[in-house]
Amino acid sequence: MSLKIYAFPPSPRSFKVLWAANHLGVDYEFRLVDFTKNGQRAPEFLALNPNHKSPVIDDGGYLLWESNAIVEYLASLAAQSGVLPQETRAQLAVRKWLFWESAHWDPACAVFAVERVVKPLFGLGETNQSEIERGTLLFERVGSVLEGELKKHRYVAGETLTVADLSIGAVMSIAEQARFPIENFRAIQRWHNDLKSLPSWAKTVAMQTVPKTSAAA
Ligand SMILES: N[C@@H](CCC(=O)N[C@@H](CS)C(=O)NCC(=O)O)C(=O)O
Repeated sequence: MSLKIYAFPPSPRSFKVLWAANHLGVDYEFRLVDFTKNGQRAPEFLALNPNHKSPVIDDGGYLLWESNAIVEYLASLAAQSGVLPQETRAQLAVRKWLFWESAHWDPACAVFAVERVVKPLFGLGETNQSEIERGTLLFERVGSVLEGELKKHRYVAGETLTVADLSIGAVMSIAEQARFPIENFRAIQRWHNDLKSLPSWAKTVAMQTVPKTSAAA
């Protein structure tokens, strides 16, 4: 039985997992969790993830949720890719960025995602400018950290692409729509362009379309 990825492709956390699988050449069956129909709250989906959140994978009955955990799992299926070093210290030098992504980067980006992508997509009202101001402060702080690293080397954790790039870079799939404040972050812009040039990026972007039946649930 092949690995199944349950995802809503327009969402950056789903993009992360689909992009990782596409990049690593892991075979999978894609299963749409249709947020436009509240698919994440359907009983069948809640049995996979009681948090009613995507993405989730099911690998022959082995269920896993939390996008960063899934990326690590996919990396373990493609150990030869080198995107996650095996030696403890080298591995933690990369894995720490997954914790950073969850704790700091994702919450900063999510403000712009909610205000400028989710609200228009689901008809949830006007952009809240005070939220954008709060997000801008958060983003400047975490963006400076990322910018500093990307000035030192091509990718987040060194000269080669790792799970840190797959994790942190995924949200850049909505960078134009969400208008992340990256005008002064030249190294982030350069890295974003590098990610966009990957065949796996283009393949995943092609999956990002919102389901046609989008009668808001
Ligand atoms: N920390 C989780 C976050 C997952 C998450 O928040 N997913 C959102 C879409 S980006 C979701 O499924 N929201 C639906 C809901 O909360 O009902 C991860 O990285 O997988």
